[in-house]
Amino acid sequence: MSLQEPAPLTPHASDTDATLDGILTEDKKKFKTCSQIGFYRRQKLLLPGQSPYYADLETVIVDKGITTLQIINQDTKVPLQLQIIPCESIFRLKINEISPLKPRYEVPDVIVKDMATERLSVSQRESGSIVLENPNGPYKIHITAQPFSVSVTADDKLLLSLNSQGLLYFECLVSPQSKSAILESDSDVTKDEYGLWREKFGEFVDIKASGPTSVGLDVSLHGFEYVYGLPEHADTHRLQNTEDNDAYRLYNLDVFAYKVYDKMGTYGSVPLLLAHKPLQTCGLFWLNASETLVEINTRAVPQSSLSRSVPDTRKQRAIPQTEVRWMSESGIVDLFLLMGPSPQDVFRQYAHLTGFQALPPLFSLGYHQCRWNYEDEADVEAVDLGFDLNNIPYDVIWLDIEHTDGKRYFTWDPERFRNPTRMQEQLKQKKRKLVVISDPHIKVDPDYSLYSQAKARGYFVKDRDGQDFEGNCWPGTSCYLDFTNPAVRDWYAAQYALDSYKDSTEVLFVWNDMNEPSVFEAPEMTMPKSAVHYKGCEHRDLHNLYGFYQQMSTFKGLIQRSAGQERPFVLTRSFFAGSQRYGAVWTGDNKADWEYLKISVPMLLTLNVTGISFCGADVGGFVGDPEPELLIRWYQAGAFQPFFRAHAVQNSKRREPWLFGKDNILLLKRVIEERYTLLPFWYLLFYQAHVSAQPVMRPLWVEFPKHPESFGEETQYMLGSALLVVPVLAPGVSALDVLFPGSGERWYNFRKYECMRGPHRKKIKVTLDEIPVFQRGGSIIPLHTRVGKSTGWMDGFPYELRVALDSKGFAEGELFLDDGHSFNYIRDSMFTHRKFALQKNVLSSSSADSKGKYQSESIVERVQLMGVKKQPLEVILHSSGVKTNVAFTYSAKLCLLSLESLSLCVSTDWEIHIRDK
Ligand code: NBV
Repeated sequence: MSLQEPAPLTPHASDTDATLDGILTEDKKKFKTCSQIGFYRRQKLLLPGQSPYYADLETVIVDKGITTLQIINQDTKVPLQLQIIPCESIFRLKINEISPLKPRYEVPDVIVKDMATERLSVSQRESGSIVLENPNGPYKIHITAQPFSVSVTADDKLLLSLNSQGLLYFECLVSPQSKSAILESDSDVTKDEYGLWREKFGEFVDIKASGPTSVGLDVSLHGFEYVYGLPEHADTHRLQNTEDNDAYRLYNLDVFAYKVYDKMGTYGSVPLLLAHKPLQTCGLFWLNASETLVEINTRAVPQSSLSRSVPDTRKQRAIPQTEVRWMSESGIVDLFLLMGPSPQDVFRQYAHLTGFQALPPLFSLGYHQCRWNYEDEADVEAVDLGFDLNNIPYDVIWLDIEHTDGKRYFTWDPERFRNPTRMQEQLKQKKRKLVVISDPHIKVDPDYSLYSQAKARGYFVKDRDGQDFEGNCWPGTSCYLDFTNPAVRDWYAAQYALDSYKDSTEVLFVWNDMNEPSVFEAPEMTMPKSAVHYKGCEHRDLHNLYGFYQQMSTFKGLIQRSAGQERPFVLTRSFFAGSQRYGAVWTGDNKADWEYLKISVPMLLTLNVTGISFCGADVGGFVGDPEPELLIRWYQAGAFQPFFRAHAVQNSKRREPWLFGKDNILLLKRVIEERYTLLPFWYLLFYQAHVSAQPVMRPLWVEFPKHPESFGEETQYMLGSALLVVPVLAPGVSALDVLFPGSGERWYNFRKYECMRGPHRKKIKVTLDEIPVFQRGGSIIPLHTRVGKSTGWMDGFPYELRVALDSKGFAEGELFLDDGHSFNYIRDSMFTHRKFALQKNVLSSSSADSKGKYQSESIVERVQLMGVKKQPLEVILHSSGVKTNVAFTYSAKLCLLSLESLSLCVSTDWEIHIRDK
């Protein structure tokens, strides 16, 4: 087969083809709208300003820093318990029944921090209200008795209040006997109009063993008009006002070719909302894994209504306020208030709660080549060779479901993959990796040992009659592993051991798909809510956690496989808060259309600000066949997004980068090479996400929090704090209107070095060759000076430092290095972490972390300094007590000083003095 023009592949007849027709439809009717959701209809009956709850302030107890009190529904007289648990600048508020009929579901395994390290005490008690405060902190918590509400102030300024709209909603558990006689005797489900005990959707009926269990609460954000977060939706980065019937839905679903600009749930959920205004960012983290709806309403309110202090007689000013209404189908109210005050503080606070981004193995930051499917070993070999023949770097080739023996995961198709070990051996020799898919559904087949073992051990999710739940998925009838059970997770993790997973080798890594979980011909293509998990929990309580647990278990399996030595790579489609601890996420089945390229940017920004930095969208668009211009633009955008993988649906045209003609090959090669050149910078950004929770891909508001013009921007973004990326998101573009954010900032064209002068917003010409990228004055970026066939070949390759001066002649940056694959950086401090600074004409390299023991042999070969106003007289290197003159070239036109052919050891201290007089 010629690599330039591959023969059209005849798709293998497979089980998959048989099922595809029904599945690959974009039928929105498969999914609910808000008005088809019972608990939404019930909660909407409660109108603002009618809260039945009052707080009994006589019941307040403060014990070991935790404040407890009762809030009582004056209609039903049923008391609830409120707990306020402080921890640094986080307040956790839990509301639960005092003695529920059975324990209500509280989300386990997501929070990694012990709370209550801070002491709050009652500082004021008046009739009708109390104030809690920590004398050392700026925050006070004001609890008002009637109607019940809680407000938080910082330095006496009102920031947020809870139940100020009166929408606290709590359906206490009642025994099935107490439900109405009509519903008991009558099988006509339509009579249960509000879905208390049964709820119908199309042909599906949800029988609710515990009846109505929903919870809800409103939060008012005072002075805030910009809110973000709540992935995953194919929608704008800034959250929009929701109209009636149009809440943001958090319910993990398999939505093939999802609609763009839509608030319905897609594959994953992170119930974290961020609110931002100049000088203050806050986070609201609603820890609930059941189906959740969030309404947003931003409006202007007269200022005086916010102020509790002396009435203001001056003319009233309207200021913005955002009302957020959270509604969940079950569980408890468990809300964390992250008080910031900066965006970086909120990211850190959230990571302390739910964990930090796992540090990816270096190879996984390279380029990934995927399609459904690379058909057989010869196909894999040909594609792999194609990269070499075209001199394009790549790190990983992927195998989709067709590589298995009849969609039995952990097996190989005996015809197409006759010698998988040899195939992996060949990849290994090329220093490349393989990723294979492993879905959570297990084919019902007594001869399939994974099935029979799991069956015998009782490891599958049960239906409400206690039988193994059976659903239909790729393999046909399937059972679903109950990953919520720790024993199942351990057992599943052990399947990845090299001696269990036949023909797997250490270059094989894993992709968890369909883990919402996807169940064909089931309500909304997912598991019925009445299915039963470990400890008798209903699926309804924990639906959004299913994918989180599968990735957790796979992650553990890959670590164990290497006896704890190697960092795993696991990609998951479904996710929840905390998934960042286990690997990467992608945005699922997008389409080869411009609008999907465009939406990828806000979708990934939203994931990044909610803790999940390692994310990407299918480059090229999964469904359909991209025209060359779209494909090129997508590679150019994807190369500047954290997870960089091209993927394509079954039976689409082949799209390896060399199939689009000579000129286009060069463009694609160039952008992939640029990605590889920038890997030291990407690795550093991931290290920073890993240790200090700063997102890799940042919306402009994060970097320019005081500049409102950046708050709504979502077509351009920052990588770290140094690179401004402006992807081309539409066809035929010859110029882009670029916002150069901040004030007094300098921006340098990343490829041509020249400093951008002129207005804040500027038209920038573009060609098909590349997308605009600018480096921020004040930054130093580490790069490689050349690229190899894959990251493995680049070990020890020389570095360049790209120094961009700010208006004061200052710049700084870092480099982080380790072996790129093991945990030795953490266990034995085997890393080098360097800090570079340019100050007063001296560029210095010093240790950023003295614990680092790793002595890299690599060198800095080149330094490019942008924004140097004057040609120097001389440049002198000070290293190990020796001074040497350094040869340089200077371009007055570009203000560029270039130091080439250097040999500066990256692990040692040195200084370069630039003398101009
Ligand atoms: O496993 C096949 C596909 C996969 O290629 C894609 O990336 C996933 O999002 N998978 C979905 C199942 C079928 C989609 C129609």
